[in-house]
Amino acid sequence: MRMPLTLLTGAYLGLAAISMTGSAAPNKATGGRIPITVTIDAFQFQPDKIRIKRGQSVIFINKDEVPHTVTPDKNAHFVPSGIIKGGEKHEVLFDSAGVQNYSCDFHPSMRGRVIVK
Ligand SMILES: [Cu+2]
Repeated sequence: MRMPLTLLTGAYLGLAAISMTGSAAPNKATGGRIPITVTIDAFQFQPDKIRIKRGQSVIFINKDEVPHTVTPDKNAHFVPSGIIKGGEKHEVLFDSAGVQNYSCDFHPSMRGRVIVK
């Protein structure tokens, strides 16, 4: 009579999966989504290409000792970060769909891309 036990275990795991999903559910601070981060380290945006949904924010964390910026290209649509000092972070909201390319004002070779759906 193993069958009933197997079924019971399956049902239990199913419940556990549901409750785990529940605990990761919406949180007002992040607009219901898990925050996405881009690290600025060794003069690089990491990762330098991400995909997000419209209305989502990205937190840029500057791990370098020097300041950087996240500045949209001319055809990109988001509010420039301004200066992000070494060790500081800045949240950027992406509320326009499309490919949003950006660079650092101080180091133009530092480039990144956010693809907003
Ligand atoms: Cu820079």
